[in-house]
Amino acid sequence: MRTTVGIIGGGPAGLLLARLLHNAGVESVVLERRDRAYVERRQRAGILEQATVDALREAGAGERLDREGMPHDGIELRFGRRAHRIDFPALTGGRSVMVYAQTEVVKDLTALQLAEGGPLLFEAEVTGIDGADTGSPVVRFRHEGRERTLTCDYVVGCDGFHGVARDAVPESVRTVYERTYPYSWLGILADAPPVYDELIYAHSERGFALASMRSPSVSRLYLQVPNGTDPGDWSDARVWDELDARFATDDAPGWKLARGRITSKAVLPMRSHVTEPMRHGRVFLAGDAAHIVPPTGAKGLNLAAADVIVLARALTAWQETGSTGLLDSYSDTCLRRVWRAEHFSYFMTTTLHTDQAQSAFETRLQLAQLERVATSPHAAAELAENYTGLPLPR
Ligand code: FAS
Ligand code: PHB
Repeated sequence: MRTTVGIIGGGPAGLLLARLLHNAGVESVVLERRDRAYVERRQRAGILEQATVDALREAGAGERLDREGMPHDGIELRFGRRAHRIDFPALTGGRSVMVYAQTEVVKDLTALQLAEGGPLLFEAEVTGIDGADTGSPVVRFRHEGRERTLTCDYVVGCDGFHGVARDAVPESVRTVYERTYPYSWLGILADAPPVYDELIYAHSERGFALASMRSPSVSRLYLQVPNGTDPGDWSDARVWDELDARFATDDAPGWKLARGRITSKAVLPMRSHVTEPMRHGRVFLAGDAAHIVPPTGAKGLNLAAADVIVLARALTAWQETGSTGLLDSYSDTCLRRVWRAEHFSYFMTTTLHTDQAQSAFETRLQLAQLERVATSPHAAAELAENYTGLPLPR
């Protein structure tokens, strides 16, 4: 096979890139290791920044998003048994976020790609990339029991943290930055109506908890748990009781979550990771293939979208003018935004989670920081600006 842009991975980064390129008249082929049902049901992110929403609309994937997505103008912080709302539009000059699950984004982009895009091959596992620093890199993949190749002008690794594209950046030029956190999240999906209008992030001496949602009848909830936790150790009753305990405040005594059937329970490790540079020769990295953030700041999916928006512009400029200027600046352009999001995600994670090994002094520092956010419009604006998403690089 031969194409202009070979895209490894049919997650949100790969699919959005394929759509943006298609709309600009740039040919691509998407190779996805898993089958369609697996990719579409994989529970991941839930919050879209405005720039991500705009890109999905531009890609032609905004119709169901605009119908079923839930605009949110703020979040609630609970700490010291009190609640405090962060008002996004008031603090950011009008910005907000959209609650629309990554599973739905993937379904919308997959349907579009199959209906009117270039080839999207499922169960096509990429085994390696040859000639990254030549003019026609070759992607090797296995599909329908056959070893095949895809010759490209450019290759983009959108294959996530466990993909193969990162290996195209030789160790001699690659720098990896990473941090593993001393706790994980137990995430549940429940057929229970959210009894809250906006997301609740709770700091408590029992540990962090987050109340999110997928629809007016489906709750998405997370509990901080020790690394290595077995979800099987958490009965439904234990999950609900612990969530209620961590969200408890004196402002609303007796406040409780609505309970319902838990349909999914999984433990998610927390890590930060950045691979620099996000390019080698004619192979580019985008999304989780290049960077990982702990989900506390709701940045993962949005960073992936930002990468491919920048890269789609660069590849389009190259095809239209032959100029590689934007391609040459891609890595530096994206890494500035990546590191800002890495810091924000680190800030949200270390301020809201109580690590069993932390000292009483560190807990008081967390509470002092949260109190600062609750009482200073400047501190609150810093959180609101980062959460709703900083402007994309032009
Ligand atoms: P993805 O990992 O989504 O997609 C990569 C794709 O490449 C996958 O479909 C994979 O099958 C495919 N692939 C891998 N190797 C391949 C190969 N060799 N050949 C072909 N295809 C290959 N972010 C949040 O903001 N909030 C959250 O709550 C949140 N929860 C998360 C929970 C989990 C368990 C994980 C892992 C991540 C979570 N994230 C969350 C982050 C997540 O949303 C990512 O940021 C987002 O999926 C990034 O999208 P992609 O870069 O497309 O990578
Ligand atoms: C989610 O809805 O899955 C979600 C929302 C906000 C986060 C993390 C996850 O910070």
